[in-house]
Amino acid sequence: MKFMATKSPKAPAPPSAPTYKPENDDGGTVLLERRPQKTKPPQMYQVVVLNDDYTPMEFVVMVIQEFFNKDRETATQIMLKIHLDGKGVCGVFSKDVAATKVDQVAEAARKHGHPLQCVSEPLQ
Ligand code: TYC
Repeated sequence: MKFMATKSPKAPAPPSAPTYKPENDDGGTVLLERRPQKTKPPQMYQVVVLNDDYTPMEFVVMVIQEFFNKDRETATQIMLKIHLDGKGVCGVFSKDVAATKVDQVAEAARKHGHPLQCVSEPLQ
């Protein structure tokens, strides 16, 4: 027995051209939505060196040059500020880097028998 299709297959209708509706006209503008920033910048820490009566000035200058990458002139200015004001900022870093700087200064001071102190403080 043979079965015959009752309808001949039709090709799908071609997509109709978009009809212009003034209410849908975006004038070709692409709207970029402003989204709130998801990530905050990391908390930064300033590394502060403290004055004392015993550490030689020359040692402090050397420490600031070596661990805070300052030239001799800048290191000397920072040392004198610490000497006069009691403390001075040697740099601003992320938490881990600031902690490393504090450790490096403490270790150098200990090795040379100086009481030089250094702390890190969160900014803002
Ligand atoms: N006050 C020290 C002195 O007169 C010098 C000094 C400067 C020490 C800075 C510590 O962080 C310091 N020898």
